[in-house]
Amino acid sequence: MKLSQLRKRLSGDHNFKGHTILGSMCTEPHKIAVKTFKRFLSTNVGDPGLFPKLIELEKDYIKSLGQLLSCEAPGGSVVSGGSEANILAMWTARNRAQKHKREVIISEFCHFSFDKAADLLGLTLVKIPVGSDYKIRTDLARKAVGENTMAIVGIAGTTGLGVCDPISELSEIAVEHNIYLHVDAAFGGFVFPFINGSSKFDFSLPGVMSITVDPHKMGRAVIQSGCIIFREKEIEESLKIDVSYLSGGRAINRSILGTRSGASIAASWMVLNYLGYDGYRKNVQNVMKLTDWFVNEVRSIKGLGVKVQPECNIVGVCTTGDINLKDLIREIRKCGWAVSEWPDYIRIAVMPHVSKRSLVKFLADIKRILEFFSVNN
Ligand code: 0PR
Repeated sequence: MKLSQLRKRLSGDHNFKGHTILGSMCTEPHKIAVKTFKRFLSTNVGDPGLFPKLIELEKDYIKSLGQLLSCEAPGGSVVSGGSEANILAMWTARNRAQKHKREVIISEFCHFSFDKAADLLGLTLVKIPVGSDYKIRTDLARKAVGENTMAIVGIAGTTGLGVCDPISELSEIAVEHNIYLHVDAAFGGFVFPFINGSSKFDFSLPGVMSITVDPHKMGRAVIQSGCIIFREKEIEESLKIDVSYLSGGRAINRSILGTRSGASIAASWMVLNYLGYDGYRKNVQNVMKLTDWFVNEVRSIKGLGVKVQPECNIVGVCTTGDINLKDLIREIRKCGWAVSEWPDYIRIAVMPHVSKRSLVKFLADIKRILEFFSVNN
């Protein structure tokens, strides 16, 4: 079997260079990430005795992200993605809580990784409705706090619409009742710090104990790269498993995985150091400029609207009047576009691989479809 044959076999799949992927929270990794990843692909930080320098690099990376999120001496690890990071956060919170406390207060729009965490860890998610802004209703969150509350979760960049829950209010509730507060910034962690005036979600809020941030989303790193950051190293102590038999002697493991990619760490570190905060800010400015343009265009099309004014580069495009969303999505997909379908909107993620040219073409296709609908109705 030749590589070319494999390529041919997989050629029907979408790819980020093909400009058809409009609904994905991942993107083409930065070139420097790809190069670095390839160079270190056989490294496994699950055996730290073999790769002590990579372990140092991981600490260095976590420290840099901690600083971006207003924390000078964070704990944490580079993990496989946002799901693993969220599960680790819930695992930590559970280990720190008294045995009867098993409830997690969280938005009804949380990512499904929390349902997994609840199932794995024997937790109950107390899902709180959102308001008209699609953010958790903090009045209801406050009322839900009780004897059994183990943790509160806030989302900085929801999966569907990219909005940021009122984390500062959640932090007040958490402090008042001495409850663990985790922030899922899997998407927003590499976006909001670079948008002036965006809501606070980081460790500057006293209740925040841990934050999920994914380099493999807006961090321009390689899949699989996620991060769990803890306010203090002490918080993650309960995750620690002492592995005595490995090559360097006593190794500490604090993740779900055993064998763990050192290449993800090296590549994520490299992009951060190559781009710097200024590079990320530029990236975010570019996608936000395109997002604003796209939103205006969508609003100008009869039959279309946006679900909510975007806070980051995620847009919920909805239909108005008698246009059936499902019919529209079916036709859009027939044109070759890969969009993400939600019950009452289409999620467009204006990621770095999305060009204005492809959005222009996408909108032209939509207009054509809408005209076809109106003629045939
Ligand atoms: N938290 C939030 C807020 C998320 O949006 C996601 C994933 C996660 C946690 C979990 O992250 P991992 O997928 O890294 O474990 N959000 C995307 C979503 O569900 C994941 C994704 C990315 C899906 C690219 C499709 C895709 O093409 O939409």
